[in-house]
Amino acid sequence: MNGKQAAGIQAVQEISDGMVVGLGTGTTVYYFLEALAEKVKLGLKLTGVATSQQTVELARKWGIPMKPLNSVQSIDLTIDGADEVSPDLDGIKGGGGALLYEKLVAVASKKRIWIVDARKTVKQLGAFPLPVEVIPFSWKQINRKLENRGLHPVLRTQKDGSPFLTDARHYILDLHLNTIENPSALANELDHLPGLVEHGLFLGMTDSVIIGYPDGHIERL
Ligand code: ABF
Repeated sequence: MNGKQAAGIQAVQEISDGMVVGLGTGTTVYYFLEALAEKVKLGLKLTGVATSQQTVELARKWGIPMKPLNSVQSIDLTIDGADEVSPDLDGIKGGGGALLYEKLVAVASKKRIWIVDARKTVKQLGAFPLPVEVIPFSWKQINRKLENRGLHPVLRTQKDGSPFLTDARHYILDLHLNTIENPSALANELDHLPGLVEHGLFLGMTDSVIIGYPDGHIERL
């Protein structure tokens, strides 16, 4: 077992019958979905709301019932991964490119829990490049603005060198910042950049964090 698997399996304990559950994206969430599907087979009733096509395909393969976000009034609990988590439970997400739909599902959720392995906990955010999702039509203008602000943007590309495309068919620029002194100030600045549709700073957007260790040990923040 690895830490991600331990955290993913532990998170299934949070799911009760009849819940509307936000289904995150990423490799830790893969283990959560795999374990959740076993409970569904045993009769657990739930409605999943996926945060990416990748998660839709996994949930469909494993028989987890789903509805699109627009078909539910609200979400009881969202389980999602993260790329970095700070001591005050702020995080960086979007390494998997699903940050826009993840944030939209998160803000529609009454409760949110992140599942991570121990490598994701940091003292200060920023070592992981901060993803920002941009509209292709003006990505070079935005890239120049971010460069001029000293935010070191790099266009995310696929193996063939073409730009990575999100499920919403946007591009991603990864900001190589090393450290982020003031996450809320940076988030506020990015929120006001026309053509930048979302960023990977998830501040005050989780109620708790399940940390998994390779020996199966679980820590809870
Ligand atoms: C998802 O979890 C993404 O935002 C993030 O990139 C990903 C990282 O988690 P993992 O390491 O589990 O793939 O929410």
